[in-house]
Amino acid sequence: MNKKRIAIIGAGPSGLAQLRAFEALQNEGEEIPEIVCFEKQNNWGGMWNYSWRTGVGKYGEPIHGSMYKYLWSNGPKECLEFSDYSFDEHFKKPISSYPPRPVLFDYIQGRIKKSKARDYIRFNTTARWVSFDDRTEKFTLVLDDLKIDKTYSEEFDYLIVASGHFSTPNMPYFKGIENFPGTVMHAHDFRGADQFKGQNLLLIGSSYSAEDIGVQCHKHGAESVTLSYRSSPIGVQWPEGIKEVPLLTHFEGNTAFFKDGTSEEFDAVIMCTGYQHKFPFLPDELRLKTKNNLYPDNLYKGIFFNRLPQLIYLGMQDQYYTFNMFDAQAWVARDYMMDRLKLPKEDERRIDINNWLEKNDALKTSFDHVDFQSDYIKDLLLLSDYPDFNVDKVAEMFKSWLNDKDENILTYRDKTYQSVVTGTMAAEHHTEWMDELDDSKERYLYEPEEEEMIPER
Ligand code: FAD
Ligand code: NA7
Repeated sequence: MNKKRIAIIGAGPSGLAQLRAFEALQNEGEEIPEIVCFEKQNNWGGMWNYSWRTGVGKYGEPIHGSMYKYLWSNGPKECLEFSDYSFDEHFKKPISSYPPRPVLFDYIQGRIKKSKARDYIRFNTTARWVSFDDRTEKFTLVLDDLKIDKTYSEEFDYLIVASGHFSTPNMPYFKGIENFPGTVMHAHDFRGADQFKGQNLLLIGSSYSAEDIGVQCHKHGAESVTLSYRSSPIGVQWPEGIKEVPLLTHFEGNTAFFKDGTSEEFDAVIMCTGYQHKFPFLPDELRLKTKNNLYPDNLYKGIFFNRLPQLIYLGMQDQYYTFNMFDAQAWVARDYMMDRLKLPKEDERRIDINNWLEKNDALKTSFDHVDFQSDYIKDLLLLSDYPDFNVDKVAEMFKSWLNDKDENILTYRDKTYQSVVTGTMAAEHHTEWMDELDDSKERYLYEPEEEEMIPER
């Protein structure tokens, strides 16, 4: 009998989680299907694979990356730790709770480097189009090998969409913006605060990007940062130099006018207005259509496209949990594809989806959101043998993290948390976050010699 064929689109943390899930089974001696992972970038890691480029890449494809220089984890690493590959196993010593991007990238790679994962990935390959034949029950993928400029197609039994959803900007229009004389960009194209030193910045939005880019620009020497919110302010205790104002109404030249009747002049505008779930390679009937939220509709267990469960989406939720959630999803998806997990009928799946949607609708506070996603993770963990971890303790850490940010947005990254995987308490970083301008792995892992620590007389 021919082996089943599985296609994965994207080799970011979600796609790599899927490869790892199959590898875990293979290590137990099980035969696994034929897997091909298509990745349009020249390396794995998804968002964590930093790109200096903006706009289009070497081969004219939209640049995927939205991460920037000086990006440090925006939540405790203990909340995202792989439960089958601890930080201790990777770094061989305790590290702090909020590592910079290159360090987390290193951790992601560490787990997968030892395996044969690279052999399954076709880099520099864009999934251009997908169709499904109801008669043969197979997906046809049209693929572009970017390096040699060749288009070809292949058939698969299952399709895993792991292409991420923080890449295509949501870019609103504000009257007069076309005449704004300074820089106007979306957070997707922000590559670091250097160019904004000494400038007065207007950031539109009140979520993670606005908060983090605002704080980074403040840290790296912007003259002032003004955050303009649509629904509600972030509402933390801002230091001098950062403030929140209601929504922008329009621009006149370099002056921005706000809903509360105030106005101010700015040098640059950064739209931190979120992203679109965009799947240009999927036809209407297979496409997930959703805003950024904790439970996208039409996905059973947040994974299986209800009308056609051979179509699997990973990591499509708004995210408190990240790497460990992608893992929990990938393990469940694997068991379904391996016929180890039977799914209920479509109408029963619909009822389950509706239950989650109802709960999601009733959520009010950030703590509610944390509890909701924690319940979702617990539900997933029941369905596979992904190593269990103490989800309640992680939920507590998320809540402390939210409180830490409320208390002091400039120092929350100096706090330390305890791993639920190994019990290890995080180390304090050698330098306070506000004073640490170097985000390299070498600098982060460097340990001052004892004599260096004796203060000079
Ligand atoms: P991605 O990482 O986006 O990977 C998707 C992959 O699919 C990419 O490699 C892309 O090239 C590929 N791809 C897309 N389309 C195609 C196609 N048509 N053909 C072939 N390949 C394709 N999470 C945290 O846990 N902590 C943080 O501090 C944090 N900070 C963040 C900061 C920013 C600015 C952003 C944008 C996100 C941040 N995140 C953070 C969330 C982050 O998105 C997740 O951690 C994680 O990267 C999601 O993994 P993914 O594999 O689902 O998607
Ligand atoms: P999010 O979390 O989806 O937030 C988007 C923000 O943009 C949110 O505050 C929205 O306000 C705001 N928004 C969206 N459209 C508009 C318009 N038209 N006008 C004003 N404000 C608007 O995206 P982020 O980029 O912050 O975070 C995404 C990921 O990147 C996250 O996981 C991080 O880890 C990094 P709303 O509250 O809806 O009124």
